[in-house]
Amino acid sequence: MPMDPVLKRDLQEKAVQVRRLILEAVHRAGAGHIGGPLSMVEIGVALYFKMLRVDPQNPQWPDRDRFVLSKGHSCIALYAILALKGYFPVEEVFTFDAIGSRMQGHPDMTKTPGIDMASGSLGTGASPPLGMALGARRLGKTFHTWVLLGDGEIEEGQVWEMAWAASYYKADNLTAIVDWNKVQQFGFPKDGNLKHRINPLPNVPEKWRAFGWNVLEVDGHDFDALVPAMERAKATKGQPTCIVAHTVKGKGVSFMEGDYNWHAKVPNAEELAKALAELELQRPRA
Ligand SMILES: Cc1ncc(C[n+]2csc(CCOP(=O)(O)OP(=O)(O)O)c2C)c(N)n1
Repeated sequence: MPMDPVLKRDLQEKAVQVRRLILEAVHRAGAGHIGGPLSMVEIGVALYFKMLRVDPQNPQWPDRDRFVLSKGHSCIALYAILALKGYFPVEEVFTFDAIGSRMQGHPDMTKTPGIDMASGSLGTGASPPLGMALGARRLGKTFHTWVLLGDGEIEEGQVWEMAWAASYYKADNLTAIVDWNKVQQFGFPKDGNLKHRINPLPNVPEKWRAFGWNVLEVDGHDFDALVPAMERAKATKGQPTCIVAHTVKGKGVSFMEGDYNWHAKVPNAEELAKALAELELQRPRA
């Protein structure tokens, strides 16, 4: 069934707002990641504005759905989403990375309302959500746990220890999402003989399938594909689901898309203005 057009328009509008906040916050901070946050926007917006059962007025509600941003370096996207959801004032997003701010460069569950797990050392954010899911089962709770991983991140071995354990325990109340933008921190070996070169990780869906997961492959920027996949993931019984989301690093800003140089580069005033002008054109029409 096609998605309610009002909801879809709202999600698309939220995606533009989140991208604006990411760009402005990183510009003002003079630091931060940008390509990875921009690539996860639709995934995060679909989760927080359609899927998750959460209460911004009561961030510690024991029965809330859990979300772990394992690719913690992308947290400026999550802060923007949490602010728009009402966890804290939108203005606070602009304190990103400042000393004493609740908006630290990597998520801190002891500081920021709405953060369920501290993360940022890539790979280590994969196992705690499995613990949350198994804990829910043991306590008889019905909440669902989601974890978002980067494609570079899943080269870390701990991710696959979690993947195997989750399918062994048939953790169907856990969904992993891979933000498969196919770009990590640096360029590729084919680009030349420079110091840092990384081969993109191949066969991502096949890997999760081999570890016993139900796998759904979608366009990670298309709400019409993402939301039904998330609903199917929640409804799948007897095994955990991995949504492999094809995404574009730097999505939404033409001169950032697919360019590893924008992994963690700060836009100057001119670049910011150009990027914001591009985003204006992406607002959904009434
Ligand atoms: C254990 C660990 N090693 C290295 C880093 C530094 N680092 C931060 S982001 C990144 C690249 C991540 O690439 P990917 O997972 O594909 O994320 P995305 O493209 O979504 O930014 C690296 C190497 C880290 N945070 N943790």
